[in-house]
Formats: sequence, C-alpha cells, structure tokens
Amino acid sequence: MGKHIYNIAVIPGDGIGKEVMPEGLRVLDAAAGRFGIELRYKHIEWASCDYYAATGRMMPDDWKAQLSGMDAIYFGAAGWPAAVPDHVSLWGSLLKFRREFDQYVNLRPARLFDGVPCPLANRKPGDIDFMIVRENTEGEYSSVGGIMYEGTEREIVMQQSVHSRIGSDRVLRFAFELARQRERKQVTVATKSNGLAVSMPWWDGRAAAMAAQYPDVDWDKQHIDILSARFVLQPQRFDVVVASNLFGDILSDLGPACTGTLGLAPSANLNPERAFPSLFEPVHGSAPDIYGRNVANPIGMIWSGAMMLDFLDTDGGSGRQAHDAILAAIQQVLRDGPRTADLGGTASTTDMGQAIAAAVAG
Ligand code: GGG
Repeated sequence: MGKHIYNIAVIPGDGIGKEVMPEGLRVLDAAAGRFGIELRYKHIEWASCDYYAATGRMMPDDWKAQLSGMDAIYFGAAGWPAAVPDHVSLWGSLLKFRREFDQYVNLRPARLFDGVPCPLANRKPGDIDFMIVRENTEGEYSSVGGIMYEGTEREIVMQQSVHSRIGSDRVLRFAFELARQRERKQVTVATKSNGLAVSMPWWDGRAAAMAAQYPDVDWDKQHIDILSARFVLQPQRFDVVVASNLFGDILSDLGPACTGTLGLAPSANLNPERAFPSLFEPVHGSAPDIYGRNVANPIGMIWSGAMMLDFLDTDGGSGRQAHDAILAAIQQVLRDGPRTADLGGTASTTDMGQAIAAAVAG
C-alpha cells in the first residue's frame, strides 16, 4: 500500500481557534510521522474576523478556487462579536462551507473519559458514549425570511425552517447506517412534533420510513425538551442521536457539557460522498473571554484532527490507526497528564498539546 498524501486547508479563524490550531497540527504531525502519512498544509488567514476587518468580507471571491485540490479543511473557530456581528461571521464562513460543500452531516461525539470529573452524579467512563448526527445544511438555519415595516411599531420578522425530503432522508440514513456499525445499534430521533405541528410530524414520518429499512436497528423518537433532560439524567440511554440543524447544535453543546467540558468536543462536517472537501472543527467557538492567555483546552481541535485522518483514509489503514492512537493519547493525558483550567488544572494549551503529541509519537 502506498503512502497516503493529503492536502489540508488549515484555517484557524478567530479567537482561541488561533491558539488551539497549532496544537492540533502538532498532534497531526506526530501521528503522520508515526503512521507514514504525508500531510500537505495550505495555511489560510481568511474566514476570520481579522480578514473581515481588513476587507469587509469574511472570505475572498475566489475562496472555492483557493480550496481546489484540498482533501479536507481543518478549521478552528468562527466569530469575534466585538468587531463583526455573529450572524455575519457565521454565515460568511462556516455556514458557507457547510452549504456550498454540501457537508450535510455534522457528526459530534460525546464521550466520558477516565480522569475527567463528570458533572453528573454517579457516572463512570463508558456510561456516556454517543454520537450526535446533526443535519447541517437546512432546517432552522435557513436564509428564508425577512423583516417588514422595519423600525416601526408594525415591525414583523419571519424566518422559515426548511426541511427537504432529500435533506432529511440523507441525514437520517447516515444515522441509521452509523448505528448499524455500532454495538448497541440504536437511534434516537429528536423531534418536537407536538408543538411544531407541520414540519416535525413530517420529519417523524421520514424517520419512521427510514427506520423500516433498518429492522436490525432499534429506534425511538423523543421530544427535544425531554431528550435534553435525559441527556443530563440518563445519558447512558443514548447511542446515535439524529436531529435537525438547530436541535442538533444545542444537543451537541449539552452532550459534551455532560462529559465534563465542551473543550473536549470534536466535530466532522461531512460530505459523505466525498464530492467536496469535508471540514473538521472543535464544537466550541472562539471564546473571546479566554482568548490571548493560552489556556484553552486543545482536545476538541486535536480529536477533530483524528476524525479527519479517519475519514480521509478510505481503506481503513493508517488513518484509522492514527485516529485510534490519537484517541489513546488523549485518554492517557486526561488520566495522568497536564490539564487546562476547564479540567481543573493549570496547564497551558501548549503544555497539553505537547503532552498529547508526545504520547502519540510513543
Ligand atoms: N468551531 C466551531 C465554531 O466556531 N462555532 C461557532 C458557532 O457559533 N457555530 C454555530 C454552529 O455550529 O452552527
């Protein structure tokens, strides 16, 4: 088998994205060195609020051309609300990638690691280990809507949710296929069909039709309110959770929060057909409140890099091994190594990245 060579666009973005990215690259390099993978980086400064401050745009007109030939995008964080309104930075960068590169699955694991204090009572490693599959290109994140009579007493604002049959079926199918590969083979579908009485009964119907094609997978649907409560009260119930864009966004902050800190959480914005590059980023945002002190937890960024190597390697060889080695190193450091403030320690972002890279190198 030949050496695997991947072209990666590296986009730190904003805030702590710029601090965790070097640690992500440090660990990727250690894994690449150990498993015979060649990573060719293209460093990009746009898709950031600094670029916006200089140009009035988040990305250049030729952004797609600049990304041609890239196998994946490794992304830090988006947003610097003191300079650019959040909806402008998000729609001008991350959401553009997701929509124009048809990254319709946002895969977000939540796992309780040994050595991480769990905020939930009586939970041990193994009790929380589930995957959130978030629809990533439509749903509540739609650009359909508008404001009428703006600035007057008659002001009206509307924003429509958009759920297509193709968009819903493909993300549901991904969730059921994923569950089929896992030991427990169980899917929970997030809904709110008692309140959102048009879109969500329809979504439930799509889910039931999909489930009928997977008799080997157990499934149920739960309203988003009780589902959120159960994340906290009974997280061991969940295996694969599939949700619309907004529900999935909320659940994928809550899930990792139940495992101790959002700083651990990775995500993969996937175009499963590989027609476009997929994007890998930590779930956390740019965290302006802690930026500049080198105290952010780099594990979300590092784990996202592991997911990237796993996804890129279509023959389940070195990329899968690199992924597993990075996860083992994360577990080792969380048990015995330096820890950042969100985990109750005093280590810096760099300390933690170096420790994980050393553990990967072996
Ligand atoms: N690294 C993730 C990030 O920058 N998130 C900012 C954010 O607000 N994202 C919203 C979303 O994922 O929909």
